[in-house]
Amino acid sequence: TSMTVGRVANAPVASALEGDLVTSADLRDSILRHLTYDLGKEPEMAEIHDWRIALSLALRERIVDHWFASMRTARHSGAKRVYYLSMEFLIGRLLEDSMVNLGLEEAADRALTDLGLNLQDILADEPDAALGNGGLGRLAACFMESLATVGCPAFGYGIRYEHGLFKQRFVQGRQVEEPEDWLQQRPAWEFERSDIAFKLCFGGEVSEDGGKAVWHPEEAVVAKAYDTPIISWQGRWANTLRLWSARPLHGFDLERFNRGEFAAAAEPEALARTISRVLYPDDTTEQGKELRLKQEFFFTAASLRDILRRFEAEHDNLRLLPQKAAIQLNDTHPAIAGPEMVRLLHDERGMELDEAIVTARACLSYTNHTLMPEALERWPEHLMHRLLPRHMQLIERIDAAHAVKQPTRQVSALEHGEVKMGELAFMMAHKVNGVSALHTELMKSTVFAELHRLHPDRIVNQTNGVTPRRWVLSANRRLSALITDTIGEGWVDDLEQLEQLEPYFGDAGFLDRYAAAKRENKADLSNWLATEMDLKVDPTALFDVQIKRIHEYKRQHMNLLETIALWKEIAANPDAGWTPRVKIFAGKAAPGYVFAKEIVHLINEVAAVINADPVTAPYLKVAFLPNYNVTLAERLIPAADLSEQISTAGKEASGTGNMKFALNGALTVGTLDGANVEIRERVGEENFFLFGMTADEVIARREVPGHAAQAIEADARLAGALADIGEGRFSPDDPGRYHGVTGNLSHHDYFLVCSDFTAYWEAQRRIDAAFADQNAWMRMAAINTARSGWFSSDRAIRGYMADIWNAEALEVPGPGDVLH
Ligand code: GL9
Repeated sequence: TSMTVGRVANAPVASALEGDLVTSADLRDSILRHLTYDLGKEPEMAEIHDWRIALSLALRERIVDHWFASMRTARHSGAKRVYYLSMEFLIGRLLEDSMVNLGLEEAADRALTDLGLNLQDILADEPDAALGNGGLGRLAACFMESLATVGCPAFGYGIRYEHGLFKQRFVQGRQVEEPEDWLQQRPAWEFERSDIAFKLCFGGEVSEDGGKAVWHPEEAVVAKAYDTPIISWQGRWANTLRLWSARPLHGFDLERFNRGEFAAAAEPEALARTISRVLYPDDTTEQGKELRLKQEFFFTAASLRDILRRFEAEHDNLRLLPQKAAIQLNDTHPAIAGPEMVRLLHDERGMELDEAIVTARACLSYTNHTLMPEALERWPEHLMHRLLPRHMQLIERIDAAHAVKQPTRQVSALEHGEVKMGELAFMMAHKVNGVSALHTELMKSTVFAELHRLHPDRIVNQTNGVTPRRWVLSANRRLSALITDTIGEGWVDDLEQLEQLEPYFGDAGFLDRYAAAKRENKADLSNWLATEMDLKVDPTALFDVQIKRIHEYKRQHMNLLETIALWKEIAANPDAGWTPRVKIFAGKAAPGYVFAKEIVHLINEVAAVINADPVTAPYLKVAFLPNYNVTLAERLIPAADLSEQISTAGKEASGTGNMKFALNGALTVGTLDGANVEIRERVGEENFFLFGMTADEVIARREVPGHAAQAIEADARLAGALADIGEGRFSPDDPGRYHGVTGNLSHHDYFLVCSDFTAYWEAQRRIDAAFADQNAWMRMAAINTARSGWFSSDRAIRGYMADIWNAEALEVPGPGDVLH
């Protein structure tokens, strides 16, 4: 019977390219069925979100068979599985992704038209799943899509936050944070798994029983699984994103309730759920918060238990574990996986301690995403001891075992009463990777220099990538159509085929069509700015875009100083033939990062003054778009001419926005930082606007006494812009408002805004001149598209599979293949 079942369940997979087979009528019927029988709504009474959820359920239904077939194939093949542990998955919307990957876009469009609805309206109704802060979380989301597309059997593991990243509003130019509520409406993609739940413990103490450690915890919560299937391009494979939600071990206290203590009766429930309540809104700075450590242990321990349960259902020899499970730690947030895995193998399964350490290390690998000292996690030993007493003992053992091999003991995971999670992750990983070539070299020469000397083969590079399905195919329909018309559809999952575009640049029409796509994308954005922001811009102006978290090292304030200087220069000489520009900013500041919030306020105040100036209006407008998220990025990137990647060299580990812009034909103005270096190598130095100090020059410059004052003295434009801010030209109601900002830049300037300003200004004027020759500019833009295919996350995932995971890709068998 199992063979029959296998065949029947496989049948829909046979028609994986089913776009034209599944008719729009079928889809319309299933939308109506879900609306009626799952949502309990009559069509006449249904609102847009009801239709959106019904469509999502109709698509999800078509994913499930592919999903089961993929899991079955993985099980029967005995292949290694990849487990991607990440505190953040910055997914955005899923509806369009699923529809496009299933090839059901036209069918959905027709089905909805039949029902008197509009597909675009329905897509626009979906809230972003914002379970992440920025690049690190978005990378995890791109990796999930690519893991499916390359056919790597994998699970993503994370936390099902009730509230994702805060919503940003501006009130009189200041950032105001509001809670995010993505679960308000019925979630359409997930399956609740009441049967997949693990009890996790905290606190208490450890006793010894015949040489064996026994942990007597004092607190427990339950981690309950919610699964979202992630479908590949063309529905060939599907993996699982499994997110954990915290629940109380013992629900509700009926006795107290009956005594009338209603709030107290619900207390254990509320307390337990706190763990998965909110995403920490930090970006590259760590908050030493007990709840954060609990979140980290919570999802890591639940995931490891799930991994071991799956392994033990399939195999009986624990020594095989490293051949069957590759566990990737996305930053140090899940680094407690090292000691927890040793505990599961040694304390709970009786494996010798040394063997447990070796076995755990053979499974685990660690990705570092930043070298910024304030972002490298450290936990007070007393906190670790109080929350996870057995883990603290094991951390000491792991550290001691490591020290034995290096008697000089130059490196330890324990220092000044703190556990250094980067060192711990390194010691418990068989591979450690950086996320761009430069970043990986800096890891070797700076923070991990000693560990690298001891383990010279451990550090490897895997330059980041982005999924072309979301960031080109869906986000930029006009460009995608041109590419497919020119070279066929193969580029979508083999992005380096974009190189085949270049021979067409000489053909009549190609660059015209390329320019037309950009022009129309910019016209769309101009209309959107007019309706949503009440801002009129020249759609033919140079669209200059800086969108990312607000951070001193990313130097939005350098961009703003240049904006002010440019405005003054245009005002002084309006008829000098200026290249019209629209400066577009978007990004959130961490709620506790005071300086970043001042920059937000300042950008808004500068924008208000400049946009009200009738003299400069034809040449300069400034837009700061609120509530930057994945969906807004999808709108902005295809309409950009210029991509601002201007971080202080050595500080941006990689960047991934830089790749999205280059693919969509924006030219980069950038420093030699992160993946900018590799983008420039690929697109060619003549198609990239380089400026500024190198990472080495940055370090030398910082040693120069008075470097900021010197730079200001040497550049009247910089001095003038700073003086305007300092004198309150943009804050007449409170002229001293930005003394903190100007004081910091003039005296301290750790991120060398002043020292790089002149070079940045000059690069921008070269850009003005280049943009004036539209034919030459569009050719450079098209070269950026054609030569950026390497930055696909499919390439990155294949790199991890080959160099770190030793994992192979699988294929779902066709209908004729016998599975069992
Ligand atoms: C980051 C780096 O700062 C980026 O340069 C890098 O591209 C991404 C992905 O590797 O990782 N590291 C980091 O902590 N964040 C990054 O964006 N910030 C967060 O998103 C929390």
